[in-house]
Amino acid sequence: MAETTSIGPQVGPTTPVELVESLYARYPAAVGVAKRRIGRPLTLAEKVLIAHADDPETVGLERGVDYSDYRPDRVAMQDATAQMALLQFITAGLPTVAVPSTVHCDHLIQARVGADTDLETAIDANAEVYDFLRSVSAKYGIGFWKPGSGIIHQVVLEQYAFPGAMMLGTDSHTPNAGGLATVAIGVGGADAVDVMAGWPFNTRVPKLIGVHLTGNLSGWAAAKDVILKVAGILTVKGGTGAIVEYFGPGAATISATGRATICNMGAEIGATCSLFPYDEQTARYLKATRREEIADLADGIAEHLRCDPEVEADPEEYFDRVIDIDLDELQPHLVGPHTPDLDRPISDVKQAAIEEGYPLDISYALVGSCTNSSYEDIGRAAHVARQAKAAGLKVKAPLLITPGSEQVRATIERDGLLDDLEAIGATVLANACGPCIGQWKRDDIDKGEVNTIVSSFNRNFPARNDGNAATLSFIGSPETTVAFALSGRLDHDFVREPLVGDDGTKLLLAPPVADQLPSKGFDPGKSGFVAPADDPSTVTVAVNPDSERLELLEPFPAWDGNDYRGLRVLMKAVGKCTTDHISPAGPWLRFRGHLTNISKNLFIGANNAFALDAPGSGVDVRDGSVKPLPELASEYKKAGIAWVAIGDENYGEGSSREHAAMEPRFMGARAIIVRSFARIHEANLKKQGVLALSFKNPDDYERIRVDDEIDIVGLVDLAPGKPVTVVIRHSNGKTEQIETVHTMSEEHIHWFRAGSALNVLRAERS
Ligand code: MIC
Ligand code: SF4
Repeated sequence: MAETTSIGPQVGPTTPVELVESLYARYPAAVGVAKRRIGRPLTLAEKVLIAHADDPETVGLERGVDYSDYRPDRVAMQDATAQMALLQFITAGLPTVAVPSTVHCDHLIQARVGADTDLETAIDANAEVYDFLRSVSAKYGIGFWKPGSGIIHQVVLEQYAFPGAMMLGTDSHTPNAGGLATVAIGVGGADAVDVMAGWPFNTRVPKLIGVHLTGNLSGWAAAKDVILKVAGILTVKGGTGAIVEYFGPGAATISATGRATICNMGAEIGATCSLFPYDEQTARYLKATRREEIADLADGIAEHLRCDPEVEADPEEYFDRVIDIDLDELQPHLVGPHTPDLDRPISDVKQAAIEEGYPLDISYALVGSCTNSSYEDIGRAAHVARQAKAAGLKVKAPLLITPGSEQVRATIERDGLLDDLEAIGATVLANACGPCIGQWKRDDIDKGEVNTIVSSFNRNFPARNDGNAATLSFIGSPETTVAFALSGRLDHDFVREPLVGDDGTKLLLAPPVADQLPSKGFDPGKSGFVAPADDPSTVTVAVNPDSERLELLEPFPAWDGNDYRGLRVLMKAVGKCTTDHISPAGPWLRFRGHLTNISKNLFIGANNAFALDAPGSGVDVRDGSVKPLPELASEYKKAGIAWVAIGDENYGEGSSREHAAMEPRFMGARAIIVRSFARIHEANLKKQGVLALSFKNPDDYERIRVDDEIDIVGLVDLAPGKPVTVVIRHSNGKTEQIETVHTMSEEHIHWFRAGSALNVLRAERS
């Protein structure tokens, strides 16, 4: 079935069995080395990491300390991040990618009317970008998944992920594949480029958080509620720098796709990735998705695809932290608004909504996204819909459904689940991200109008779904979302209170029941895979110099060897400053391949301490005027004024989009100084040659004033683990000296000196 390219690795519509065989052949020896070196039984994450170490004998093993080199099995990119990743890859001048890689067209499809029309409109509107991605893929040996084939993480789960694998994806929800026991890490494009260019993936050895599951999910509690609960415990930064490994008897009760939901949303707690062991659930899913051979091979090394029994017996000995969750006691949850860790059981939502003054009428309900669009998810949602249909009830809030992949869509259509949902008034959208990433053309409210939406998505940052920061977005499971769509009210506890129809009909919904996998097997639908060209020389990649959507990259200048002096403070973010604040998506997704144009959105969502009344604005220190931050940065750049930006806790939370690092770099940032960073964003800044510094004393954040001049000194002596001195020169003549810390390794410092990691790659190639 798998097509091959004339050069480079095999890239087909699914993972070739040979790749799995050769990886599994390495497992016993690699695990043996790790046991000898560490001198104790191992967790699953440790086994997968060592099996992918560039050199198991010498790889650094100290968690949270060493930076180590790994060799992932594959790379996946989605259309909104692939453009920048591939623009960088092209400049490396290589003939083909070094590992199997794929591009998935999912983010650029706008949800407006319904699946077919929206898809056609997207193909037309994004023709230039799709042509670019398709031709680059054809030329460099990359598999291309056409628009409409599904959301990257669902397609990866169905086709490419396999137990014990390691992969990178240019999207923060790549860890979805952890549901199939894959260490799947979300990265910026530049990290993906390294691996596609044949370099190892260099990252800090993750810490390990163990989640011990007991009991059984029952009633309304779903896999989604496990991760909502974990998010409530760990908060949005509690997983930073860690792999979250699930184990215990409760884990065995959760389906492979339910596990994928849990791993997917591990991104919301900042985890490097999350992971479930290989077992019968995994094997069943592999078989249902036509990968029996892989399941058989996995059975052959099953002992290496789960943690050792000693770990399960005494987890505290092996993990940095252990959380216990009894699934028997788990309630359905709803999180939000504005942050995924504000969690409440459904029973508490009513009171909270009244106390907090959230609008009680729900304006929209949305089911789907990469997190929750499996066969089982839609089955549970449809079960709720069927009950309502039988009682003659319809939704009171409009309900939108986005299937995760063409395979899921075709199967739920065949099995009548879509009919069930449509019967209560749902609209089915294209197999894509759509409203999850602001690709939602909503006409029912005005900008600034406060309103409540409920979804089964994973992120609920302000303005995330509809570009309106006043929308309050809540997240629950698909069945919870449908139940809320039916009542149309946030203050309705659907678990305990009956729905009331317009004619007075009362219906107390029964908890949802659904098959985990289709009893008639999956219907693959229309295949969306396009294999790379047999003869790459026949493919030309053209970028029109007048394009407003694509622009070839110019290398960033190398460091000039001098300390930074007299830097201006462009802005000081207060509170949450996610990548959606730094470089919003929605309408801006158009410019993801054009650095100059997308830089016009720099920081437009940020709350700047110096201009709090006008989000996205900053003070021009030359005349005290307040102007939009992209304009200010652009004027500073023209005037040759270099700057820093200051951030609060968990700065850069959220997406893997490296635009959030490239834009500041392009517009004149020399450093970003924060109380703390989110992992992917910090890595992205380092890749692009921006100093990513954290205040050694987080309270020093308070010292920074609007008209300060900042010196960053001692840069010739930049070294791993060595603090960097920052001198704050206030306008009253007072000077303060503070220390900042960084996570740069020798290699990262090399990137800084060269101007970017890509400059280093280019230099090595020439
Ligand atoms: C997201 O969910 O925020 C995105 C859009 O999928 C991003 C990637 C992007 O910004 O293109 C992510 O999660 O990495
Ligand atoms: Fe797409 Fe939303 Fe998933 Fe990101 S979180 S990959 S935007 S569906």
